Amino acid sequence: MSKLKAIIFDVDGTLSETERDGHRVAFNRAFIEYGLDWYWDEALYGELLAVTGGKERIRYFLASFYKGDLISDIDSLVSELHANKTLHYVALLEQNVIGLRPGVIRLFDEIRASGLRMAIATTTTPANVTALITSTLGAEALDWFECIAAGDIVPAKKPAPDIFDYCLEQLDLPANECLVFEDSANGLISAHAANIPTVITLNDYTKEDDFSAAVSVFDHLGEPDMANQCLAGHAVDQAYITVDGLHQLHSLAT
Ligand code: XBP
Ligand code: MG
Repeated sequence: MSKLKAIIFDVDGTLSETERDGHRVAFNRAFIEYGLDWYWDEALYGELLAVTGGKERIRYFLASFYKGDLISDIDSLVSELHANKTLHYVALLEQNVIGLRPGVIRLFDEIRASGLRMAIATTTTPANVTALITSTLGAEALDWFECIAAGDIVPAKKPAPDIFDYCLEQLDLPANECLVFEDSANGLISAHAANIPTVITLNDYTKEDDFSAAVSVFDHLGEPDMANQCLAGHAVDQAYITVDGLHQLHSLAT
């Protein structure tokens, strides 16, 4: 059995429920600013979340849902729209529109006190991670993560394993000494392909996803006054995830 050394966190959907009221709103504001009559409602956005990466998601929308006039320079449109969307998303986070999910701050504090290491592996744009951590925890919290692997730093986004492989390389740790927290099937496929045991905290957009490869599936991390629920896989002794729980889940998985 290997020893747990580091916890790697996904961002969107895991640390914070950023998709419906954050990214989706930012995309729609960018479309308006660009004079486009596109509108991604909650249901359509849920379908578009099948593709990770904002630029890739716009391309997926154009290829599979868009019925309008022919677009001449798609590459420029996608990169300009996405850059604009990122400005809107960062502005939303700076207005503290979105907070962290239950248990995230508490578990960060417990992990840091325990000496376990922390990292982030996300598909989102690096500026978005900086804005979320800074707006919720303060800029100094960025140093809590030995590696913040984000967005285009790797050639292939989730569900490819690239971002987790990159994170392991930066941590200089083998996969079996880490534990991943994710929220989606794409994230689970990615971490699993990198051979890292993965725990899911699902959300409304991902609750129907296939999590059969996960060590465990919870509704959220829980708090002492807000018990979580183990929906599949291994449960832990307490009604919320603590560092002891992390060691329990890791030892069951390796
Ligand atoms: C979620 C994603 C991201 C965001 C949008 O990333 O797939 O693409 O939806 O952010 P994760 P960008 O769950 O891996 O944190 O527009 O910056 O890509
Ligand atoms: Mg996610």
